[in-house]
Amino acid sequence: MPAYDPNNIFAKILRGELPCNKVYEDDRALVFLDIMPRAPGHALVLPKSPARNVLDVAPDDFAHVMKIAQKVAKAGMQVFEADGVTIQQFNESAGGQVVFHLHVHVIPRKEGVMMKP
Ligand code: DGP
Repeated sequence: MPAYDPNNIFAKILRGELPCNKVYEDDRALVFLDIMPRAPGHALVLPKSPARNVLDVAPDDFAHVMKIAQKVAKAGMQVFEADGVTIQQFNESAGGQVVFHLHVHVIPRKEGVMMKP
């Protein structure tokens, strides 16, 4: 697996070099809205540690990301009056990953409404 690239777009957002629509932040995680939302409220949960994906993240950091993803999922259900929530996470290009800083998608869903591709 390639090494972590500190110039990936999410690393730049984490360093404050690029803007984002921030939803939540603590000392170990950042949450912001996806620039290409597949449904209203589509958020991304990132560890602040330089992890490429689930294959190299420290287990504690991944556990924290999932803890925050659960909170974001519950908040998204309320704020967007959703009927369900999809949580997705991609690893390496063969696994569908495009941006190589670990992130978890949290996507509020309405009954009978398809997600955008
Ligand atoms: P993936 O690595 O396959 O999980 O897809 C990356 C996701 O990141 C995709 O849903 C679009 C989103 N994205 C890409 N560039 C930016 C950006 O600059 N800002 C934000 N907020 N989201 C981005």
